[in-house]
Amino acid sequence: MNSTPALKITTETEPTQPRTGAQALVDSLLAHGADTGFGVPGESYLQVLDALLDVQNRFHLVTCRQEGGAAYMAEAWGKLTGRPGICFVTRGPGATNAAIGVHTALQDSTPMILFVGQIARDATDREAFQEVDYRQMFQPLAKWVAQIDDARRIPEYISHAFHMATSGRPGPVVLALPEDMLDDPCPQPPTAHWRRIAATPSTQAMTELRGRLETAQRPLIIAGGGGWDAPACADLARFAQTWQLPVACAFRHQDLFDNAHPLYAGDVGLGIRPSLAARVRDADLLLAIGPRLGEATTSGYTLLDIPRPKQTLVHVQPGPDELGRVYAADLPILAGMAEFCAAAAALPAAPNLPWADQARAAHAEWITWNTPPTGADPNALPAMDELMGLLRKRLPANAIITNGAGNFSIWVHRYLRWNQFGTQLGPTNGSMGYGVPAAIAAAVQYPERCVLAFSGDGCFLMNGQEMATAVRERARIRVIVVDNGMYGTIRMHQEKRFPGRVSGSALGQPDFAMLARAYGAWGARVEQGHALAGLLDEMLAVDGPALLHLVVDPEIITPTTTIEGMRRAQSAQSA
Ligand SMILES: Cc1ncc(C[n+]2csc(CCOP(=O)(O)OP(=O)(O)O)c2C)c(N)n1
Ligand SMILES: [Mg+2]
Repeated sequence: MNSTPALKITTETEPTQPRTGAQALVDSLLAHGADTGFGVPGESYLQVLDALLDVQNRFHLVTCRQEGGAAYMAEAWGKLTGRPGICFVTRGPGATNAAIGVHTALQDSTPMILFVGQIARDATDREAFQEVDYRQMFQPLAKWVAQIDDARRIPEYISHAFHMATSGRPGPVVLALPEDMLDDPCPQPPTAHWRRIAATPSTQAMTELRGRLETAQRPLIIAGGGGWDAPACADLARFAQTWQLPVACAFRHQDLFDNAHPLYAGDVGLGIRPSLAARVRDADLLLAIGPRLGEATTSGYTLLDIPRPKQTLVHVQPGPDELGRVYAADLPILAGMAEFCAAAAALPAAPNLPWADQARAAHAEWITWNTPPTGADPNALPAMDELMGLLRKRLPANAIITNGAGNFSIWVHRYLRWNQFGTQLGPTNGSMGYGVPAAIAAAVQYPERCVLAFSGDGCFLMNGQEMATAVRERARIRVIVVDNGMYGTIRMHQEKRFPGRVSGSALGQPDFAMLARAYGAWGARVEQGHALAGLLDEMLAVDGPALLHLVVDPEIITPTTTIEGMRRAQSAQSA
């Protein structure tokens, strides 16, 4: 008999505690590929912060100074990567501060997930400390809002959140996390990594599009909206090239098409080039690939008639909601940007393309429009025109340019150039304070790239506190604060409607360079044109966060208008 003792097989493993809700939440985030998040802590979600400590080499949590900044960073990160930007905030006050980023993500069609710490479930409806019903609060601001009341369902909710944020028309999701739920056990494992869900255009739709292109005389593409990536942009370029189609980009989407391409026609945004507005109006076939065709892209709903445009409208949207909403398109196409552009790039061109000369003319008009004037007085205050001219020579093609809202951004949009996807971060909802946080998100994601934020003096102080975050993160952001001592945009509108009556739009002029230095960043102030080039070069060479405070002439309210000029025009009109 073999006396060898039977091999003892044991099923015993290390005794393990079931994962807590907070740990399961973090497991799920990692399973879905999240590696970066932005937030401001709160006692309502301490367990999540604790669970993040255990995975700090796999998940980088950027601690911010205000939830508005954190939410903007998450939004910008989502815009840049196409993956949901992750943001953590506390209940009540944290959530209300973060709302600006959620609104931006909604209007900009950006994938984002905002986690909000919530009061314990057994205190619900008592108006407990900082209690808010987030389903009600965020209902009109987010694509989807939910509260996870059962820890065992965390993997399900997180999977749903990633898919909701990225599928169809991307957008923000808000998930509330009752603090006691985060302690409950969650034995369920995470689901598999999210998959992008996008519609493919039907063969029938593409055949109809080809037929319409074949008979067109003055076609024009307007590219915009969310859900783009670099391959989609490459296919758009192939499609345009094959068909020699002029391509315009929607407001703050100037990076969807190489601006140096001879088919680039300019941007259809606020303050559109008049000759481009005329081309949009006179087009017989408008192919809107992605943009919602909102106010900013239609010059306040004036370029296209509602509900039935004169132009034949082919409207491509990643989600169904915008199709037939404002404009009755002749050919509505539900498709992801990548899916549509791949199908369009495969469409063989018609033998006759009568519009090729128009496309060349549109590009020539744009080049003239895009060239900043030179010859500013070097002894006067530094000029934005001059700054744009300098930046065009200095910025690398892959520089990421961010901005908030204000008249300073008119120069940026008009005189800079974008050559590749993922180099422009601007809020199409016109939200101030976006430039600095967006730049931090970009620099965290791409530490090796040049990231430049433009802020007005008003815009900067809405989230300037995040300079402290930039310093702590060693984010190599460059910030240009364009200081005209006022909320210039509002002043401009005041001069139009109530000439000479300045109310609520004047500001003081803090020393922004000193403020930057107080945070530990590099800071310099430019007050004369001749100092601009040197200090700009110094700033661009700084290995860390840097800020250039540009004191500009408040009279020069746009690239082509002065306040005095506006007043003269007003009095001539009323005479
Ligand atoms: C969060 C937010 N608040 C208010 C506004 C309204 N608004 C639009 S532009 C603007 C003024 C911007 O001032 P500044 O940043 O100094 O730029 P400027 O127009 O002077 O160049 C204001 C108040 C807004 N768009 N967003
Ligand atoms: Mg200003």
